[in-house]
Amino acid sequence: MRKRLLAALTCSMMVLVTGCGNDDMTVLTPNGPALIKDDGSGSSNSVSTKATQKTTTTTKTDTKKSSGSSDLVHVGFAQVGSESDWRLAQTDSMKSTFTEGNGYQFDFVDCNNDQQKQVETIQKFIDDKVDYIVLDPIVEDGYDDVLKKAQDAGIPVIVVDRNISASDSLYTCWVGSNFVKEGEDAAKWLKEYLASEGRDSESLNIVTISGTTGASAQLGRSEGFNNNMAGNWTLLDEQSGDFNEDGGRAVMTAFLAQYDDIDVVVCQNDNEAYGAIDAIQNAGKSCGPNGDMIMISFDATKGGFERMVAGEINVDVECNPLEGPLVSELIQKLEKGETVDKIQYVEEGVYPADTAADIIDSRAY
Ligand code: GYE
Repeated sequence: MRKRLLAALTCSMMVLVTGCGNDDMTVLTPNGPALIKDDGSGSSNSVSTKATQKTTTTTKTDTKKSSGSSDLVHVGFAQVGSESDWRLAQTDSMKSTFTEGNGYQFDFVDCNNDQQKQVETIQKFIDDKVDYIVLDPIVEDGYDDVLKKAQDAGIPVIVVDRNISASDSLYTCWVGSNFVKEGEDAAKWLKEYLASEGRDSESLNIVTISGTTGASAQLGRSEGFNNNMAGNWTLLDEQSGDFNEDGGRAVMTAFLAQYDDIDVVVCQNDNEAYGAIDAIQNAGKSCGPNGDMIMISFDATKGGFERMVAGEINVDVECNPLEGPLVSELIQKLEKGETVDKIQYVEEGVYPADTAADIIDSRAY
């Protein structure tokens, strides 16, 4: 019964996402399906789910629940929290995918940005004998022990969005964004923008409001941007706004009190940018294409686009939260014993403010 449901679901979702018979992995993007790429390092990153399937099959037998829900695939999702618009869009994508109608029993836990709670949540999923654990790790480190326990219990773990430092032998696969590339893209855009404005020889002072410290989204965006700064740029300061609006406001207020010569503000997500814009305006200053400061943001949510149309953000580097259908597709492949790529990146773009008005209505999140 469970197998039949999944077979039907697999085909209908493949049609929705890629069309049946297409071997490329795709995901819904804000503007339609786009190719998912692996990390390019070849087949060593593919996991033969023959082995995984062996484990999964054992797990299914072992974990059959007496509650009568055994027809459904039981998925536990340990979500980071609800700190941003991006996060809410990702939660919506997961919740609207992992429905009973689609053949799932879905346990969703908001871990409130508390890693201890997230580790306990994974342990609870193991105790509950779920079929799959989906983990969006708050920070990179500290999951090794609990992932080993999941492995010992024969429960496949799919890591989404942010990365972890644990050995990749401890999880089945990872799907998410290339955060280093996002940071590089921001630096590249700034260089090109300055050149187009005839400002490329100007000395620039930059402040960065970073995301949650130790989260791969923070580490990657900082690395990608900081390693690609031009010789005449100075990073005055970098402080965490914890990926939320209040954090962005507080950090920007402190920066404005400390530095009177800021040229560029890099906010590592849109919600931090909203808070930072508030702080800048409250200080009687402005940001955006015609403002006193250049404002760079990440995520490219609808709210970010609105701020670009309003002239407050210069560029928004996209990060795609619509991961539910892809994670479901992976689970269905694993259920059927098919091979999934170990590492997959979702495709993302860069949106300068002058493109925002034309694109905003097509944004899905
Ligand atoms: O950029 C931010 C969220 O992990 C990519 O987390 C995600 C980041 C996203 O809070 O808005």
